[in-house]
Parts: sequence; C-alpha cells; structure tokens
Amino acid sequence: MNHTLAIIKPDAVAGGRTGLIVAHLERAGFRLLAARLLTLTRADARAFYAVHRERPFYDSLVDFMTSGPCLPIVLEAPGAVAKLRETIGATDPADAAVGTIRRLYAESKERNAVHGSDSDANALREIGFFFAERERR
Ligand code: 3AN
Repeated sequence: MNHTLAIIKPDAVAGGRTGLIVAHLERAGFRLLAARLLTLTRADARAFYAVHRERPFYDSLVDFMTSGPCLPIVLEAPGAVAKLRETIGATDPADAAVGTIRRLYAESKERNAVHGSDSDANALREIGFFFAERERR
C-alpha cells in the first residue's frame, strides 16, 4: 500500500519540532495528502491505542497523547508503511538508528515524537480514524 498515517505527537508539537519533522518527511520522499492539528479526547486516545489496553503503559500513554495538540498526517509514497517505519526509527529513541526522526527529535520511549502505522491494515484503520475519504484525495 502506498499510504500510511503519521502523527506528530504532543511532545514534538509542544517543543516546536513540527516543522522540522514535516520537512524531514518531505525530504524522505513522502507527499502530504491530509493533515489536521487537533487535541485528542481521552476516548479518542483510548480507541486509537485499543490494541495496547492490557499493557502497563496504556494509561500513561493516554495521558500523554491527550496532553496537547498533535498532528495526524496522511502520507503517500511507494511502500509507505515500511518506508515510514524506517524513517521514524525504533520505538525507543536510544535504539533508533542515527538520522531517524526519533533519534533526532524524541525524548523517551513514550514521548517519542511521532507515530507510524505498523501494517497496511492498521494504516487503513488509522487513516479512517482521522480523515474522511473526501479529505485525502
Ligand atoms: P511504535 O510506536 O514504535 O509502533 P508501539 O506500537 O509498540 O510502538 O507503542 C505505541 C506507543 O506506546 C509508542 N509510540 C510509545 O509512545 C508507547 N510505548 C510503547 N512502549 C512503551 C513503553 N515500554 N513504555 C512507555 N510507553 C511505551
């Protein structure tokens, strides 16, 4: 699939790193199809991360993701899902490869600057979570 969802997370937006991260994504070869600055409600964050609801970090993740504005973005590129995962780097910025967005801009394993869909099926679900079809043509 050639589409995926990124979210510039509240740590990066609050820290003034939104523009740097968008520029990094564009330089990496992604085209922006849709984007909207918004603050997630607790219900939004709980639903978005429902797969993690049994994990010990779930409540803290919901607190963090609702702590301020974030920027969901629909991205287009050949092999978009795998390409974005490579561009953002490992979940923990300490493990992320040099030059990846998380290595450059993330604070910690939880406050890790950016989300990227991890499969084509999740990309479809996550794009639909934020954007109507008419907003991403
Ligand atoms: P990724 O974002 O690399 O796909 P996931 O899907 O395992 O990682 O985790 C979703 C989000 O949950 C991460 N982006 C991060 O913010 C948070 N998270 C994951 N693992 C931990 C952890 N051990 N401690 C705190 N937060 C975590």
